[in-house]
Amino acid sequence: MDRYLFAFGLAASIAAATVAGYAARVAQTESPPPILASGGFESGLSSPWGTCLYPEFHPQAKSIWFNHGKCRSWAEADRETRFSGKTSLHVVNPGPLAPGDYGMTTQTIKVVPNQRYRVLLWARAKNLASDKAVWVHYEAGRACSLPLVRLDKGTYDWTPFTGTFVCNEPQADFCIVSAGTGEVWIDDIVIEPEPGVVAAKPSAPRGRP
Ligand SMILES: [Ca+2]
Repeated sequence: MDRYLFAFGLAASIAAATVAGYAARVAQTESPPPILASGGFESGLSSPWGTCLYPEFHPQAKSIWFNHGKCRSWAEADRETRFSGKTSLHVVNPGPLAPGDYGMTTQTIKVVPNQRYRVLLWARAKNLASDKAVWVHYEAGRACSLPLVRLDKGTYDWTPFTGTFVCNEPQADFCIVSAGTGEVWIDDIVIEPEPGVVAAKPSAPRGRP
């Protein structure tokens, strides 16, 4: 082969490899794994929902959605009613409920300690009894946060809800809790860092719900 042609071919190969490598790096940097997996429930109410750092707090956790006390709530992946995709999380809590009765699911997430994060989700409700009936919080360091997002009481169509949190641990359990009567659908839960914000204080931990 002509040495000029060989040199040209070699340069073209190097350039192609460089472009491919750059494209791969861009793809990696543009698509980091989500902090919360399966927030749209497109794989159903399945793993990684049900993962838990502190199973000793939840001895009833024999299924992905589980009840404390005498709560009779249940949950399913709903293919009829969803905000996007093909599935949402549908939670039904018939009551009656005493203090300490609630249903929940958990998912272990990795976070950067003291980074402020934002939680975004969409919810739809039917006869939700109070503003304290359904919320999300995190559990870390053997305590749990205040609710990060509370769903409004009443009956309404798909509505966005947001909240923020700071965790001082590298891992936490993100929890969806139903502690009041009513029916809700939840979809498209996203947890993302607030750009450029590193907070000084974590969300105040407290006792068990
Ligand atoms: Ca969905």
